[in-house]
Amino acid sequence: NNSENRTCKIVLAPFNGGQPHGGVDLGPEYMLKHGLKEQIEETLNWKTEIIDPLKNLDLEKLKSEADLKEKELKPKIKRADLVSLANEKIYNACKNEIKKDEFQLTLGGDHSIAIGSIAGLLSRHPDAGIIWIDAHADINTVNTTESGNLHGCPVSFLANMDRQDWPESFKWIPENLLKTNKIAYIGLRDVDEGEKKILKDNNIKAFSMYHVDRFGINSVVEQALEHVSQGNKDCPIMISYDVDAIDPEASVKCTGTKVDYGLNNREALFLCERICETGNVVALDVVEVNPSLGADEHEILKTVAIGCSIVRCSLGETLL
Ligand code: 4U7
Ligand code: MN
Ligand code: MN
Ligand code: MN
Repeated sequence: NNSENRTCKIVLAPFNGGQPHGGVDLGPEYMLKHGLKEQIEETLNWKTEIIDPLKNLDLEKLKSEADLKEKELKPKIKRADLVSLANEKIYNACKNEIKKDEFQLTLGGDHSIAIGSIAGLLSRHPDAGIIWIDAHADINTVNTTESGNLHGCPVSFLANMDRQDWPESFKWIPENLLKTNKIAYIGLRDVDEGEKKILKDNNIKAFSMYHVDRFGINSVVEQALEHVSQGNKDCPIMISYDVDAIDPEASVKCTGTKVDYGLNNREALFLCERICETGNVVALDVVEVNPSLGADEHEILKTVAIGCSIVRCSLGETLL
């Protein structure tokens, strides 16, 4: 393949504080145990280096402290300071420890970690287009979120929405990061009313499962790429891949917010193959793999395996 022995920096983001379930922090460990690093090196011929920005944080202790405090205070958004702290670490690692020609692979963790990974990526590639693959739009603001779970809000922070109402701790996020015409969604099927209004008001490009059925996955990915690239054939592209985009019956049962009628396994991987084929992919998040939610070993293996396949296909693995 044509990676010419480039380096893939693997950023570990074993963070679960953006949502209620334990276990999503085990995502990176399980994907690495499945052989992900070796697959990238040996099958795909990349060099890899691991970055571990959260290693000095006692995340479980910080989480119990936050939860204890919030038991009385009942804030609208949950564990805001902790989510901010973890993301600031991820942001700084992505910003300072990854070079422009290196690939940024971030393994979550819940999807709140995309605040840090995408902010970091945009510090190197300010004009990058973001393809957000998910059953959900993750664009609730601090004002529209009903659950208070910050994994449902990362896009609003990146796009600077309702900044005046952010907790003080989030103010490290740069103001002019993500323009709403530089993101496109694929796979949506569980979008909150408040989010639908935000998508509409900001004219954000969003392909739901309806559009996948109507036009086919090939046309959808082409339209998404064209939209975020804005006519620049060399536009850097980042994929933020929430595995809950994929149908639970097809492969992804081990994830915190399962939604039926999602992408099939081939559609799920074709997206990565096609986006990689542009030669412009600079970064990928794989998030919301939660091995603790598996009923048995087989369910866990299927979810972890497709997580690893998403990575390989995005780095250039092809069928022939
Ligand atoms: B994920 C939700 F209300 N929209 O805000 C919310 F439906 O990263 C779900 O895509 C968010 O898994 C899901 O809590 C976040 C809910
Ligand atoms: Mn989701
Ligand atoms: Mn998500
Ligand atoms: Mn989810």
